[in-house]
Amino acid sequence: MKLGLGLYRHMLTPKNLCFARQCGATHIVAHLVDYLGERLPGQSQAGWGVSGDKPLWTLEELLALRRSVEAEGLTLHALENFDPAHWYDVLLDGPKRDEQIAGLKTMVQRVGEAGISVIGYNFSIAGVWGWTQGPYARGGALSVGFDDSVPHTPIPNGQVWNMTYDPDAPSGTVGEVSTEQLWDRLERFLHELLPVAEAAGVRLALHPDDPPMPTLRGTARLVYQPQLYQRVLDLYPSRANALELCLGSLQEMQPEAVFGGDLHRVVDHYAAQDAIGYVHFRNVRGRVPNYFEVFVDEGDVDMLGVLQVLDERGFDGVLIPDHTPQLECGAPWHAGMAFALGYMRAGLQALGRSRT
Ligand SMILES: [Mn+2]
Repeated sequence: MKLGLGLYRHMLTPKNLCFARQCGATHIVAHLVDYLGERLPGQSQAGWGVSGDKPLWTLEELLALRRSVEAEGLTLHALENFDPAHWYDVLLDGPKRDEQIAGLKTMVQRVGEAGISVIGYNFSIAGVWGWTQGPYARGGALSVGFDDSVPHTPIPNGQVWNMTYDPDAPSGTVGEVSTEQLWDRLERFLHELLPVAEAAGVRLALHPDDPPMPTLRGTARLVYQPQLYQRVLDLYPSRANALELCLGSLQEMQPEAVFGGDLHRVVDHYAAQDAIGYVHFRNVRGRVPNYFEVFVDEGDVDMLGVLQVLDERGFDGVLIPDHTPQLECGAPWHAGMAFALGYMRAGLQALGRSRT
């Protein structure tokens, strides 16, 4: 297994790449979406930023990114998330859908040409929403939680995935989106994109819903229980149809009949199918409708056991820390990541030793 680090767009600098290498990572997962960079005046922290018209990712910028990662002795494994600007009408089934599908196909081809193996994505209307921030992790470390007592305000027009793609949209709301509608949209997306991804040598890896509620803000969610990942895979069996296996989100789900809330069984089931594009390695306490993200070594999941399950199934892909609590110091994000990476590296080394 390989250790990686996810870096947000504004963090894709030589210094942060060097930090990743120093922590023992060999792979990078890069976010190209600027989630918080641009905000509308008065826009609250509850919503993310603006994602207006954006040109498609160019081959030149992808190659430049890959070169900058390789210059620090690392491998660029994946890009995480499409920009809402590039596919809001694919999610909403709006008038620009076909045009945006064509754009996504072009970008998938370019990602393949640039030699990048995976694109992680969230097929979600409401996106990440309803988080609260507080001293939820050990020692009062700042972290996020979810509490379903928050009122589910409808999604305003011009917004998807918690970002604004059209600040001038007419007033009103997106309205309700049913489970059937959303699965139909995903199925059409997969049938159009996966043949292109296969030809380009790229895997499209779906993140489960965060938070994993059956509906959020009046819109259905796709993978809010672990067995629903199988439905995604069965829609289009192909190595290109893969999972961005988020251990935190999967653990937050309510126990169901198939896996009974046992995350090790979930990981085993999907690792056995070689369906994992990469892993989000994160621990959590509690489940929906009420949970908290915590340090990797203190939550409900035996994370070393997860490594063992992955190893037994011969998983040789990339693990990255997901969000982590922030440590009380001058560099809270970096310290949190270094702590998680150190834990993961120790786990992998111990696993190697137990094998010999
Ligand atoms: Mn995740």
